[in-house]
Amino acid sequence: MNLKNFDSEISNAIDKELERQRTHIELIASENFASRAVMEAQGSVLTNKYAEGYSGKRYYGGCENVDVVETIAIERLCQLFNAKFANVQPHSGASANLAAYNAILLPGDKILGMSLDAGGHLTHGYKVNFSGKIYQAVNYGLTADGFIDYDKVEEIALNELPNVIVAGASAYPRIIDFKRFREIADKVTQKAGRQCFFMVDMAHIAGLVAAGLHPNPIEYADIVTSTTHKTLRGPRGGIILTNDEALAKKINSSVFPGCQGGPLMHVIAAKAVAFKEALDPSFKVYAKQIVANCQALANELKKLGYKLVSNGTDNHLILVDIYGSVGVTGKKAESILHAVNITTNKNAIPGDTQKPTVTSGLRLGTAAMTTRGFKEAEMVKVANWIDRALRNKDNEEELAKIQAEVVELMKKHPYLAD
Ligand code: DSN
Repeated sequence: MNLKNFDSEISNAIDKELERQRTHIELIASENFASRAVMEAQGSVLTNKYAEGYSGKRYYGGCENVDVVETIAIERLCQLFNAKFANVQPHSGASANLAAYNAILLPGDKILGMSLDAGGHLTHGYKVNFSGKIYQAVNYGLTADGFIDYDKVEEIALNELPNVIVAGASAYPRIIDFKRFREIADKVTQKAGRQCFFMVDMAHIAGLVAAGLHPNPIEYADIVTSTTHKTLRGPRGGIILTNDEALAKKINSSVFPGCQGGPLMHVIAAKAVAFKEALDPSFKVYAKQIVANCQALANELKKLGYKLVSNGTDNHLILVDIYGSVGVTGKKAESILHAVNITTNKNAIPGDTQKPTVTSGLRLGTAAMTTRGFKEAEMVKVANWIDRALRNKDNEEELAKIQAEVVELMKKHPYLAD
């Protein structure tokens, strides 16, 4: 029995979600719209298969077809990022980071990562996350003008002598200098008399790296982790890369049996499809447009008087000091924009005086709407809608007008149209 006939509650929620995705402008910087081919693979019969282990060395019979899938996924991924070894089994970015740490650290070892309010991620050593509980976590932040403070990173690293330095972020709009991080890790190794690893979590920027629009961390890092569903535009999932054969073996054992059981073979198939898409020359055109769109959004918001952390962007996202610009908190701005069919997320900004559940900032990303065909002209419209909505937050008539204009534009940018 098909879903609609068997389970109308779930089926209706899915239908409504498709309608929401079709009629809203999606500016959450970590989201994107996967292709029909990616979703077909993800929704396939591969979900039925247990395949603990790796291609050719499984703990179950009948793995001949999923072996083909996983081998192709690994080959494509290595080609995409010019890496020697890859693991495509992590269920998510957080799982990838857990497995990566588990491969190189012992409980109680020290992680140096970017602090959450500077744009880092929970799994880079935040106190309520496993990474801040199992390991000792110290963190680094930004300069007053919003860039990573590399001198301070070095000072902290040489004082704290971490076992791993983590670069990568969830809300950092600028190019990351991986070479500088590598040099700092090497200095720690020398001073500590034991290895300080350098790990990069490129989850947000993976699509830009694949397209050559951001320096590739694999040239400098011992381990690179990522998700596959943000700028890379694949299914929801994680990956781990390395150029070091000994480390690759440790990573494989850490993912399975260390941290996970059976791999999600349907998701690995969808990852393989997404990697094929990203290897196509058209992906470079797409990624370039993401960055051009982000510049257009940033410039128009600045013209309208908005303050951006670091005063701009090099990548797919901007972080707006919305409270400092129009006196509306991140939480309130998220909810006003939701009312006009613009989806965003509140985000802490460096030195934020608001609670993490309220925030002074709003994070905006352009990867998803670039997939839907938005170009610079549409991003200028988006900036003006954001401004109009926030300035007319108590004017229901004006908010309804903006919402109608958004819906009208979205009709020209269909998703999964048959
Ligand atoms: N939740 C992701 C983001 O929004 O950046 C990070 O895991």
